[in-house]
Amino acid sequence: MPSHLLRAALAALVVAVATAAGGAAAKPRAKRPATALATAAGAPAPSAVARAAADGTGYAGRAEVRAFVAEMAERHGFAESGLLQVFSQVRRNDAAIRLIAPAPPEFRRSWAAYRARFLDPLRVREGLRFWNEQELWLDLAAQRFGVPPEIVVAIIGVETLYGRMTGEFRVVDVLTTLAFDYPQRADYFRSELEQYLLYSRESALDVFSVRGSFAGAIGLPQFMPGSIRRFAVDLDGDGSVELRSNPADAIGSVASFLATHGWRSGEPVRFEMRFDSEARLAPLVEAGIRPQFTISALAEYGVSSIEPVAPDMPLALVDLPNGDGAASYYLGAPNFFAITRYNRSSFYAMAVYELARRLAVLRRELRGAAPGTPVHTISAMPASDTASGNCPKNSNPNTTGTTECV
Ligand SMILES: [Ca+2]
Repeated sequence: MPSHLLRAALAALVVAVATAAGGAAAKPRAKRPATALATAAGAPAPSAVARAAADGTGYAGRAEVRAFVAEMAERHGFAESGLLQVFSQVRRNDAAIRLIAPAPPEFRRSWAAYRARFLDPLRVREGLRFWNEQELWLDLAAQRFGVPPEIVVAIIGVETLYGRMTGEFRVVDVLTTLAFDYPQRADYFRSELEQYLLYSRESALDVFSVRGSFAGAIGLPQFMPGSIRRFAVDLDGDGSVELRSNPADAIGSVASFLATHGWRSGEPVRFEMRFDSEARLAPLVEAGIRPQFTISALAEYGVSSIEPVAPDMPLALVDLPNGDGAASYYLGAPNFFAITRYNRSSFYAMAVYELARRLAVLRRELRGAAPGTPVHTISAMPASDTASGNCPKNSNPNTTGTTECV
């Protein structure tokens, strides 16, 4: 595990302990008055603005933040004074900068270790419970978006252990910090900060009330603000989209996201494969995980599928390093690629798939394998592997598309 991920894990454990002590893991905080963003006429509190600008310590005093605020005012009609008041109260979060940094190059990743952390007994048990409790919403989402329940259950399990670990970072702090004090991804996080301000205004949320991951991902499915605004849905039809406390909306939003990103209803996720020699796989590894090879094209690289594959199905080679041991290889179908749009990591997508498969098999067994159950399984194959260990707080930014969760 790389040092930054160790730090992420430790930070997550600290957060988890603190959260457990507080006993309010996924519950939104009480709302403060949302005047700063609710209206253009929001009370500007000129003394606070003047103080921040004068002492130059707050974000409101920085030229690039003031330019951003002016842009938000021009583009979206925010009151500059209200936003400056917000930024005068934002606190820089150094932990977010440490946690978002890429893994050092010497780190040897291990699929086996990663897999064990996400297929842990607690997550499997709670996944079965979540599936039972949310069955109606999962079935509705499957009907509406064509995404099987077990995939949605697995994603919410990997992301937040079913809402138990949704993150304790103040979202406005981490987004502002990463937007203005992490140049490597400033454009992305300024865009997400913009989306967050819009989301807060549209949802009448106190901009300081929302907690999330170190990267600003929010709620049971850990959506970034831009993904909330683009892909979240009001599955239970109560008139609001609530991903922090409403499993139905979280379920619908995960399914909506996958459907929008190419999920193909009824198709498999991956295939087990054989290969002649590892050296011949190199061009396929280099080609990446966007599926573009038919099974006959793969034969030219000495690759064949152990399971039947439609001749026109596009495939990608998925390579999963195991530290100093032999890598694991699979053929990724378009649905595997769709899961990687949620989090651009083959480890992540494969863990989601394997957890989903485990849940589907166990659920069928628990129900006595009666005919017709379950309706939307992705695989009839038994999940033979054993898993152990415990996964700390999922630390991936999710839907941000660039950082892998290990
Ligand atoms: Ca709703």
